Amino acid sequence: PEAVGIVGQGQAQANANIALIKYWGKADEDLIIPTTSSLSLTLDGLSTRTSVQFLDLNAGPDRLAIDDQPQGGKALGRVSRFLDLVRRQAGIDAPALVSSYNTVPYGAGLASSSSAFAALAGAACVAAGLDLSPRELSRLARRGSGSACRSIFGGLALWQAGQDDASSYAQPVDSQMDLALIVVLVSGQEKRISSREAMRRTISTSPLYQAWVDQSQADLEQALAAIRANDLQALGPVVEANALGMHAAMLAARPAVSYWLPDTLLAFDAVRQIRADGLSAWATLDAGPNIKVLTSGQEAARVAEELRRRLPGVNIQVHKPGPGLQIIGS
Ligand code: 2P0
Repeated sequence: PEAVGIVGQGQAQANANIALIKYWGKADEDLIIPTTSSLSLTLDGLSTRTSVQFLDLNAGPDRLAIDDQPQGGKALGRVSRFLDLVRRQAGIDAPALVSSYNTVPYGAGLASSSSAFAALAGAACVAAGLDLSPRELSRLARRGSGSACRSIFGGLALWQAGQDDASSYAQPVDSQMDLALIVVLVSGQEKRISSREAMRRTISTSPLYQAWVDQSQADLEQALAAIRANDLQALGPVVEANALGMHAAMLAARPAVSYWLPDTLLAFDAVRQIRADGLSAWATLDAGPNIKVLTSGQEAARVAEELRRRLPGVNIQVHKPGPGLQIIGS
C-alpha cells in the first residue's frame, strides 16, 4: 500500500470536571443546549490526553483508540461526528487517527466524557489548523459532550445555558476558595444506562423534573453568592441538595433511573457522620454510583482519613482543583 501522509497533527490534555450545580437535560439535543446553567470544579489528576492526526484522503475511515484499545461502533461514530464539525469549520475532508489515554475510569460517572471531548476539541483544532478562542473551544467541546465545555477551564467554571450555539458556553469563575473534592470509588464498573439516555427519560417521564429545573436557578445563584463570599459552609449544603434533587427527579422517572448502589448510600451516611463531627463535607453524585465529597483543601486529608475509616476497602482519593485545556503540541 501507498504510504499515508499526515496533513496535520495536534495533541492536548484536559481534566475532568465535577458539577457542583448539575446539568441534567437538553433543550436542544442536536446542539446540546442544556435546560439549566451549571457550575463545576475541574480536578487535578483525572485527565485525558489525546492526539489527532489528519491524514491523506486515501487513508480510509477515521480510526480511534482509547487506552490502546481500537474502538468501533458508538464510540467511533460519536468521535467521527464531532470531527465532522471541526472538518467543516476548517474546510478539510481528511480522515483522522485519534488516540487517547485516560487516568479517569471510563463510563463510571467520573465525568470521563468531559475530559475526553475537551482534549479532543483542543487536539483536533490544532491538527486542523483552527485557531479558536477559549470561548469558541468551549462551544465546540459542548457539541461532543455537554459537560466538556466546562473542562476547557481550570478550577470553577460556569456553563451558561444560553439559547443557541453562540450563547451556550462555559466561563471561568474567579475565586480564592480553598476547595478539594474527594472521589469515593464505590464501583469502577461501566454505568448501566448512559447519561444521555437517562436525561431523555427523566425529562420525558419524571413528574419531578420541572421542579428540579425551577429550583436549579436559585441553587446556582446561592452557590455563586457563597463563592463570592468565600463561604464553604454556605456552598456545601446547596451543592448536596442540588444533586439529591436531580437524583430524586431520576428516581421518579418511569421506569426509574437509579445510579445508586447500597454502598452509595453507606457513603452518603458516612459523609453525614463526618459533618456531624464538625468537619466540612458534603456529597454529590453524578451518573454513576461513586460519590464525590466537597471539602476544603485544608481539611481534605482529615476528611479522607475519616471516610477510609468508615468505608474500609473503598478507594478514596483527594483531588485539588486542576488546570483547564492544555495544548501540548502540534
Ligand atoms: C454534570 N452530568 O453536570 C451532569 C451531572 C452527569 C450528572 O454532564 O449527553 O456526558 O454528552 O451532554 O455531559 C453527564 O452528561 O452528557 C453530565 P451529554 P454528559 O456533570
